Amino acid sequence: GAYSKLQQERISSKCIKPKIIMASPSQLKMVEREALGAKDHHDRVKALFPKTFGLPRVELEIGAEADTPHPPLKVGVVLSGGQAPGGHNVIAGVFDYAMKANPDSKIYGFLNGPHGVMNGVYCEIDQDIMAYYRNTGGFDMLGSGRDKIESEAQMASSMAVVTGMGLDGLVVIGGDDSNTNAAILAEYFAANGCATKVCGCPKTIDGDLKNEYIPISFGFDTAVKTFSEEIGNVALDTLASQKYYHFIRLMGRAASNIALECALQTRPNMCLISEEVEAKGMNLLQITHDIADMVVARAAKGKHYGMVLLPEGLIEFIPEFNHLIAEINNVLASGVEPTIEAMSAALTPTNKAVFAFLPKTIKLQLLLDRDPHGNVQVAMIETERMLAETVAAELERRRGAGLFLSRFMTQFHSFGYEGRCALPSHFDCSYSYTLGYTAAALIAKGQSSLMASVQNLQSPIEEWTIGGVPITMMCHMEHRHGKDKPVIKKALVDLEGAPFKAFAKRRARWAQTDVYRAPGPIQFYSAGARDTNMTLMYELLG
Ligand code: FBP
Repeated sequence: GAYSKLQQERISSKCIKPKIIMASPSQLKMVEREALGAKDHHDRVKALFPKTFGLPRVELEIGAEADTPHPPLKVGVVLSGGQAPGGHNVIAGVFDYAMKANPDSKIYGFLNGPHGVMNGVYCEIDQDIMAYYRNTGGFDMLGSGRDKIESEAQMASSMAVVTGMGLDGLVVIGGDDSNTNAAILAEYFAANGCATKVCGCPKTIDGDLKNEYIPISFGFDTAVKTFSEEIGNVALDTLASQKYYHFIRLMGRAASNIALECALQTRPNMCLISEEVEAKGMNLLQITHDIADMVVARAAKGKHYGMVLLPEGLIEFIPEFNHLIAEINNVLASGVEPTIEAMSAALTPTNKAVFAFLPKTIKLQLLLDRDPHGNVQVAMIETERMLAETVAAELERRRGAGLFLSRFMTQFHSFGYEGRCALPSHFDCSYSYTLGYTAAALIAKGQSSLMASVQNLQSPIEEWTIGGVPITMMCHMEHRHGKDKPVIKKALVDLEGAPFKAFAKRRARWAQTDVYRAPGPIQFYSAGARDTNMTLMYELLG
């Protein structure tokens, strides 16, 4: 086969499991805890989920119930949104629960994301297929997709599909939007007399789907370890060559959770955090000056190299940039030619000044690289190059004034896709598996609109606890595409949280000393193999 020796070993190795899921399914007792409302806009969210709002949180414990045989289960699984390491183990968890409950159970995998649910495109997952994907990275088992089941027709067709298949439940493996979608589907099914239950599992490398009951999303741990390995290696390279400033952009859409964790792991000279940029109202000029100040101070110590990390969402957190982009979109829509001269002439004074400050390549990108609606594609902007160019221009200005006499040579990297399908860490293998197992257990107990919740992660894996939390409890109202919608609130970097504080306390020292840390590749068999990430540990232990 195509598998390497390590992949083969991982597939056949046993995932470390919490004691609670080693019990037989019939020994699991469900205990109802307090009912939970919405994160915010309580009444408005409640009005949109008349059947499923205000459900109690539940915990699964080993109880003294009789060991009675469970009827066969029929469960569908769907992978939704961006890939994240551990997805296959969620499916393995669902599969193993259902088979342990009754060997005549059936597990179906919908293909290519929610599109497969709406259109009834699925495959049956048997022991052989499952065995081929255990502990492996990525979503290649079923494929994924970013479709949303939104319209009445899409919900009706999804309902017809799951009813036709006779599903007891559907497990949605996705991020904030996909789980919001799961809650909407659960409500729709409940309101329309469909017996299929819908439960979610928290997925995303971005680490922005978490709350007091969901300590982390699966995939984050493996992705940050993969990026940190690469960053650590680049750091040692630059320490040896003493030649370059490396600017590294890290995925994570809006949230800077990934960048922050990578900084804690590797101790770069600088790491920008979008949430802080926004909170302090920093503009491009200030960010440029901060980096230039660091370069000048390091140059004074004879250091002409360094490491700068930045989150992919940075630009959207700089208010002046958003204003500029909005005006560019309007100006282009009014038919002005997409040239630098024509745009400069058309912009209002403040935006014109920001535009003038940008490097030429970025100006052209803003004018020419547009989506099918004609809008600037902010996510496509290579922020690392943009900042390096504005810093280089600032350093030249300082050189002219005799304030900077050395060199500033740069290299660029962008890490994202290489972490989304990596072989999952022990943490992600166990966490994902436990999430899947829990989701199947919740469905077997007739629960719907809950997200699987695995807690006590500060303790050894064997001691983890499991349960379910109403998805609507995580929702608030947001204005999207001109409409108010209930959505799960994204967990951005908390500037008052322990992970950010740990970083903020140390960053001034990291800027000038080279205490780069190279964590190396993810370990499966040696010391530290069970270690999780620093963000989670700071959050759980302070
Ligand atoms: P999810 O929230 O769907 O898990 O997406 C994660 C992510 O990797 C982001 O970090 C990134 O911005 C985006 O997906 C990239 O998406 P695409 O795969 O469409 O290029």
